Amino acid sequence: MSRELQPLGNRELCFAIFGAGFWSRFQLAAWQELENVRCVAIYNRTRTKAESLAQRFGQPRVYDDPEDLLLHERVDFIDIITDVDSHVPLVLLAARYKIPVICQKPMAPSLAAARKMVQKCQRAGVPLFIHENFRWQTPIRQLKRVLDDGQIGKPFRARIDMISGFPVFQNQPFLRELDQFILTDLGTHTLDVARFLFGEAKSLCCHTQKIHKDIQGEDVATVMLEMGLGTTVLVEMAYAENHLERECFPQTLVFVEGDKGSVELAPDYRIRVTTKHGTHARRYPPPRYAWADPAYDVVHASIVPCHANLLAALRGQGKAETTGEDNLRTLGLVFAAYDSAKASRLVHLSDSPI
Ligand code: 89V
Repeated sequence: MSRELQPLGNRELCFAIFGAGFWSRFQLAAWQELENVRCVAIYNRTRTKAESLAQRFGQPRVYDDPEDLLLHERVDFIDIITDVDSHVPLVLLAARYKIPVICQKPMAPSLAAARKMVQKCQRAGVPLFIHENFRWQTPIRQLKRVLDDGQIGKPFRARIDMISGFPVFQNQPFLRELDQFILTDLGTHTLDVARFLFGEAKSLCCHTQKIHKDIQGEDVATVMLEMGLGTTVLVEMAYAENHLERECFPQTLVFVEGDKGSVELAPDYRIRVTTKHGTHARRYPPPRYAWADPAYDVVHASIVPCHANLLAALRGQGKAETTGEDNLRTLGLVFAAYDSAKASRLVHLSDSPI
């Protein structure tokens, strides 16, 4: 067993971005909201894409070979924002070079691959964090405060929805090609929100559908979870690109029933708490950043506190919420949902993620 790397402390931290696709420009802009941290190099398979990203962001050096970058640059950590299939080799490369690494969700294309990433990083003593940002959305943090305050008592049932008619494939065309689509792309987020709000699940069952004719994977999924603390949680997601009266992409909506009241996260970031004292409603909108695409506002804004949490952990100033090990549990739900949908059965979840 090798020793853990030491925390990086307060000094300026230099990092490299691996991947220069659609999401990288927002993730990089969000890093610039934080102090004392600087991107010094960008790797992308297609060099011209790395060059155009570098031009927008103060000219970090560019590479089309990730190992070449690590041989020539002194970086304190790596932020991987590539497609899922490259996550395993890139994370293992970081572990080999003993460089702390943040990896985009979904962590890996299978649970076995994700376990391998976690184990290799643990053995190398290298921190592995997953960039899982939905739980950092302003209204979702507020909803969690309401639950923790005990205002609605013990939650016995909840619904978490992200049902959207948004043309998601326009900006992220590769999503069309995924054999496993909505549960890996969006389920990683919504099932992580379920864990964040209600703890670990004991069992689940899932049904999936494909509404688009011209995509590989499923674009609609419905998951019912039985949580260890006794809450039944229904998670509904859809990218059917149909017409909806209440389209509010990319807002996640939540409704929780407790034994003393209820709380709703409604469209437009409105939180409504109903108890015997009546209903109180207030908006909790995300901060607006000039670089964020207004069509993705609440999601883009949540990248900043997610980065801040991971950065503090790298500095040794707090615990990361979404470590690789933690995220194995979220990914465990995603793949258990596929198993359940395939076999039309209830799946029991094991207590240990590794
Ligand atoms: O945040 C994401 O993972 C995006 C989206 C919200 C569009 O699904 O791919």
